[in-house]
Amino acid sequence: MSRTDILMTAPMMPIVIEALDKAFTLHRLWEQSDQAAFLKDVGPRIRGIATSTLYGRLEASLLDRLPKAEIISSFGVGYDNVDAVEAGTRGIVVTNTPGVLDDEVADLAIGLLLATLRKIPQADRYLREGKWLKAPFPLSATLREKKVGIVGLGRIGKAIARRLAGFDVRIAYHGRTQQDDVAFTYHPTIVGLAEASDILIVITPGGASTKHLINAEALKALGSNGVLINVARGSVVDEQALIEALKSGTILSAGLDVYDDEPRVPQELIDLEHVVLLPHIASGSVHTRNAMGKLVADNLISWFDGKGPLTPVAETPYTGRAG
Ligand code: A2R
Repeated sequence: MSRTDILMTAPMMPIVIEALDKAFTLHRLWEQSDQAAFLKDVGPRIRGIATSTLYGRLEASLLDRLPKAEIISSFGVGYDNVDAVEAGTRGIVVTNTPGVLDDEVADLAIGLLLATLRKIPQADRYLREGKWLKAPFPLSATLREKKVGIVGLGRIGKAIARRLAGFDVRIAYHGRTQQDDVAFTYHPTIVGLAEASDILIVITPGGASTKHLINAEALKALGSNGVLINVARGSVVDEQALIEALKSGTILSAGLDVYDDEPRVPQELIDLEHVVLLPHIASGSVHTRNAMGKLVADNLISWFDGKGPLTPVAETPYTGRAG
């Protein structure tokens, strides 16, 4: 029996490549000098796709070249890099990597929050620049007695809330729906949550439904002592409105792991000394990225074993057909 043909759109970690090479005939799109010719030749045989944000957005134009595609296995819990609705209309199941990164992202969110409030990177720079020899580092803001609003109390949001419980802060949240089994105060509007919070931690999915959820009005409501932490997607925050709010003192500070046009970060943000900027590292430990990679491979293996996808996304629920 011939082996199943799988297309990988962009390079992935060795753990994924090795697992897929073992189980399937793996085709590497990024290595092709003439991708159009390659897709014309191999595209009609491809039944599964492994993709990530490194490829960019996977849209109808690529799927047109892959008429036998059955499954798209995407690296990461956020899958705004795949047009899942379009895939669904073609009968293609989309999978992501939820669950295995919750604790890692939550750890980083707390680290970024403390780094932003207590100016940890700035203090490190201060020491290295020899400034401590002349004067002590200026006093900072604090997490003491703060009200924290979690925007998106899902798997990762709840992992953040569990950690915050140890910091003795008040927690509230916003989402489209109130959760019955949650004791935290629910705010049906983002402005309502921002008004009631000193700190907003954003951890929703990206995509159209959350685009610019954090806008100028929400930032104004957060207020001049307010701090914004974004570990979700750059698109959830109106980046230009945020820059204005940081420059004008509409809010105090921000800790960001994600941006509109990664890996390009606006110079205006880089120039702001009181902001902490990370290069999208929230899930970026060897341990967790390997777990995510394994799930990318396992979704494809399970599907072509006839056992269905392990973690299909909401837009393409499993209906009993597989491999
Ligand atoms: O809206 P709800 O009640 O379904 O709550 C979800 C919330 N959410 C939203 N909140 C406000 N406006 C929206 N348009 C909206 N859409 C979704 O975000 C839910 O509480 C949360 C997402 O939770 P999970 O689906 O469990 O996602 P997980 O694994 O926590 O990851 C969140 C995101 C990823 O999509 C990546 O963008 C990032 O974290 O790494």
